[in-house]
Amino acid sequence: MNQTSVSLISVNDWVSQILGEAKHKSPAAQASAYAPSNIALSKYWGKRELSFNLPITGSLSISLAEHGTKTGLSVIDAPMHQVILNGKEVSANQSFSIKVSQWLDRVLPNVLKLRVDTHNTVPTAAGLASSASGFAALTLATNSLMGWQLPERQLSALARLGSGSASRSLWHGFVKWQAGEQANGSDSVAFPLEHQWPELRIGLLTVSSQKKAVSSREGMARTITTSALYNQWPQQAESDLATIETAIIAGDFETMAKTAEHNAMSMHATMAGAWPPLVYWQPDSLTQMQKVWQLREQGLPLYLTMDAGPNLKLLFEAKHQSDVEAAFPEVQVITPFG
Ligand code: 2P0
Repeated sequence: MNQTSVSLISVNDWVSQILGEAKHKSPAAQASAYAPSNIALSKYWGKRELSFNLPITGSLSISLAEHGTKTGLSVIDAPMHQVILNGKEVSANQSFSIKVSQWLDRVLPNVLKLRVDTHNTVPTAAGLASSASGFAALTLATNSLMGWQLPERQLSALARLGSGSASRSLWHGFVKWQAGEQANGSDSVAFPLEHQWPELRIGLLTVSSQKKAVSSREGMARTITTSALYNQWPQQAESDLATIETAIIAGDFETMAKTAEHNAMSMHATMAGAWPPLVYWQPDSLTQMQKVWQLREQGLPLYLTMDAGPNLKLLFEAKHQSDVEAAFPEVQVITPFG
């Protein structure tokens, strides 16, 4: 599998094209926006192009309602952007600050500097996709501050430049990010699915809130370049996505959740086959996984998914919530359509 960082058009040229005159509009004094975090049921793991952050496959997620990011923006008279995360200033040389500033410098006139006040209601970098809600909230807040009034598909593409999974975090509910084919990513955008599933529950089992040692970006690159197991991944990912979408429309919990768990385990297998091996699990992750599988053998329709981190996300329906809470007293239950 090859990744390429060559594109026919530069990201900055593409941003200028879609913003047009709007790039130079006068900003409001301040604006804010909220975006939910999301968990992929069919995962995004691997980029076909680096500068536009384009995925090899499509993916499908469920947003986490009130678990996400609220971002406030205000114009400041300063030489650099100022980034605040959960009430604390992040120094300009830290990767979070660098990524946020790079994104802002792409979309704003050069002289315009902002104070970015970000509050996460999910643990940062613990595999709960705070970069997804973070860049989605930043995109929505900037759209509001600058009065761009861009169509949602363009907002999704702009959010993707910050972090791939952010393209899916602009909406609540089920969201599908299509891989697209264009070199400039104009068709690699997400959109919400109409179908709702009020009985669906997500259980967060936090094994660790520590920042992970290997970022998703680095992990994907290592997997693609060194794991022979990755060769089968794109085909499985596209097939799983189609199965999950059909199961959502049919309200078929077993097929949806079983395919999501199989998809996650297969993604982790591609990582384990990388060199050096990439294993985001911790001993307690495995203990919790085995508990889920035991409960399932005993008849409880309970499934799991995991991202690039040690934490588990449980999938179940409302009628089994008390059984799940009894088995996992520490579980945090989310009602995505609450
Ligand atoms: C997902 N993950 O679909 C997958 C599953 C992690 C495992 O999207 O490099 O933080 O910023 O585009 O979006 C995490 O990847 O990576 C992710 P970048 P991102 O949710």
